[in-house]
Amino acid sequence: APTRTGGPGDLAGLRHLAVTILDANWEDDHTVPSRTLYPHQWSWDSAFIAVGLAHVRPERAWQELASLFRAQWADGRVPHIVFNPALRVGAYFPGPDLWRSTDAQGAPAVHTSGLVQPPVHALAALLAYRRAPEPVGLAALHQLYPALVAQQRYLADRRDVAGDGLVCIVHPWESGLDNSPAWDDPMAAVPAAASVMRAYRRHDTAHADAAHRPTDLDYARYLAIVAAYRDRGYDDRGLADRHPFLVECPLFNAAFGAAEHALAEIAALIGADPGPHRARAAQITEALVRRLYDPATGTFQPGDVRAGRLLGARTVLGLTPLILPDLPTRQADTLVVEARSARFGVAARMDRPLPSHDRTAPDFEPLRYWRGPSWLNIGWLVRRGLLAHGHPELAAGLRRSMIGLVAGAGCHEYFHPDTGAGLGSAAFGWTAALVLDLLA
Ligand code: 9YW
Repeated sequence: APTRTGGPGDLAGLRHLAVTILDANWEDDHTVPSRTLYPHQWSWDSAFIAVGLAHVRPERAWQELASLFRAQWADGRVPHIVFNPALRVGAYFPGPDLWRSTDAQGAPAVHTSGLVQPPVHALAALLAYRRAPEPVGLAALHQLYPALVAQQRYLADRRDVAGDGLVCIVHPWESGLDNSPAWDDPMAAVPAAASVMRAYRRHDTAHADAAHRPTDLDYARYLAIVAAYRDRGYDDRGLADRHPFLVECPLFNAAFGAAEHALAEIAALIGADPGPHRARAAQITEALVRRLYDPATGTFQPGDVRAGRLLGARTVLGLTPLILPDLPTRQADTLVVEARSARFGVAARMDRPLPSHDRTAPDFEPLRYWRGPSWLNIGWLVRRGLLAHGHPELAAGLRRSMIGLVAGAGCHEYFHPDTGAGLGSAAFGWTAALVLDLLA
């Protein structure tokens, strides 16, 4: 697949490149994030990808979401990976043999993981509808609405482990930012040894530079947490007493709240009652501010439920509550200060891309995945937040920076936060999709 365009000014070339990648990654009824690294369907990838598809292949945008929700469990959870049964078991690690989802109660016939990812799907469905209402948009919203409501109900009823109105993630993979420094402290408390990984064959390091990826010790802990959850049939009852990783993530909860805002609009479009969604959205924003806002730093910090405290790393996760339109001005203002600081460098004219971690922190790693590199999905969310809170110049600066990254390096999975060099997969689904949205 082509990976470059004719340069920064070649917007038609950029669009063409993005569409080529989305077409190449299309597989029957969904888009793979990457043909090499991630050959199955991923939950939040599908949401971002649907936003981009709505611009160019609207019928596929709806197929993308519909295929994901066909794998929804009876309890409402939307699995973070839906495995393609046509691929051999070893095509991705950890594969179906490790998750054993079909042994669990209420799981679908198709193999999936038992975890979830940030619920950005209602927002994606709303944006896809706005972009492509005809000919099937309204019918698609009608169909998706009950599934989106069930997704939220699962999170509210089963994952509010602390009983404070926020959702707990039970694995770093659920955050979508797998090896973010945000999770270092709670991960250090998970018993595991790197040597465990000798019994497995990691697949990611065959396709990407090991120095960019999570370490073997990270993976040993990831597997230990999966085993703890899986061996209880992915049952959420009693998590507080026994589960080794329980964290309230600012991004996950911001997405949870944004989903209720989007559902209110979807409900109004299809003739359902938006009132309960608005009420829940307000409750989530209130809980997020009460529980995860740190007045000392002026940003949102993840909460470690097991340790009963806020976590200290200042990662880009802290900025994402900006996507909530009802975030109070006081918090929105301090988040903008944080975004503009030397940590993240958001500006009307950005000299470097938005990093995934505080660039002034000693553990900032420009090459290692979610510990420094720049990712388009996060920039896209933060840009939406800046627009929602009245900062069009900063939003425009961030947009230009993101388009510049892709124009310079292609639709990579992530980018070097200083040089903008492309890293990871060179033909990555959500990067292609979101750049189409940014260019529209
Ligand atoms: C992995 C597919 C997924 C994303 C996650 C990202 C990565 C899987 O890829 O996780 O094997 O590392 O962290 O956010 O959904 O693109």
